[in-house]
Amino acid sequence: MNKKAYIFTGYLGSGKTTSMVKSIEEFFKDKKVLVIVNEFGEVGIDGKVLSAELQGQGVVELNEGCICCVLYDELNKVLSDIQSKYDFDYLFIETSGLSEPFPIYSALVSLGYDVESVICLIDSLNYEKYKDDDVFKYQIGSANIIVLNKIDLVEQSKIESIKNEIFSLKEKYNLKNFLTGEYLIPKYELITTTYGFIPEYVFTEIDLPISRDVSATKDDHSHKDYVKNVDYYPNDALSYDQFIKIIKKFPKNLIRSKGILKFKDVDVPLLFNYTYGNYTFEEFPQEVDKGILVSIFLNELKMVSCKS
Ligand SMILES: Nc1nc2c(ncn2[C@@H]2O[C@H](COP(=O)(O)OP(=O)(O)OP(=O)(O)O)[C@@H](O)[C@H]2O)c(=O)[nH]1
Ligand SMILES: [Mg+2]
Repeated sequence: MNKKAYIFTGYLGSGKTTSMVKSIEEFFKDKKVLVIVNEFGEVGIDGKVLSAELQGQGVVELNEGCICCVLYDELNKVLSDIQSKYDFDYLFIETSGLSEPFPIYSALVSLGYDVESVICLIDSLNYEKYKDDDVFKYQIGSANIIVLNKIDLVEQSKIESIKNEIFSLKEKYNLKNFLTGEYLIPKYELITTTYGFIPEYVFTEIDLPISRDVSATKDDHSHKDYVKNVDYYPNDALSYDQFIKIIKKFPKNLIRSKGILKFKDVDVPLLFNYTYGNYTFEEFPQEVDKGILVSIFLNELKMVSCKS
């Protein structure tokens, strides 16, 4: 039997990690799962979150670039290596928020995986801010499961208008056979949800209808529109209030930041998540040697052309 794979795609901070953890915990608890997580920044936070949340399952990290382009060769190597190194039946891949999923799909197919679904998460609250980004359009175009996430943060009328926009984006950007013009993904589902919850039928009844006759191709898009940065904070160097002051001074072009930090006045390490100005802290269940904060900025030039 071929190994089955799921690809989780979606723009920065849309809820990929949350959704993948929830799906694995809910529906794959007794199955042998391996997770590959890819991050744009040079240090991975998601790998640490996934390892802490999914104890007993393998987690492989690929950081410092996107697996659709810069790390494409590395992805192919890892996909071959894991076959002998890990015992698994299901492979879950979280792409970086700036990756296009189709090259990853084609690499998996050419290595004999059955890709069951390409799942694209969308952040309903911040959708307007990135809907014009080409990467986002291709993420929608390559997915057979589109998950409109974070609907708790927007009005019902907004959800309906985003849905309508997604239907037209999907029609426009749906992958096509260059020769025949036929859609490669003729059927797709649009799910509205919170915290990335995906209903069980997606994993039990849906099989990606896309053609298997694809050749593996690397994407050559550039990431000149984004700048990444890593900050380290010695444990106990900062108090919680001092860090809040730092957040208040984050520049406007900082679109995504996340980290695991240990404050001098808080007993446990905290996982920090910041997306377009909104932020949360959660308890992180493992000790850390030092605090790490990974941030992604929109290039100033891109800001000028950005409508929001
Ligand atoms: N309010 C709300 N917050 C959510 C929801 N889904 C996810 N989040 C929060 O959004 C933040 C980002 O979620 P992640 O799962 O890390 O997003 P991601 O797509 O993996 O982010 P990157 O890997 O950095 O691109 C976290 O703080 C989540 O708890 C939701 O439905 N509602
Ligand atoms: Mg993530």
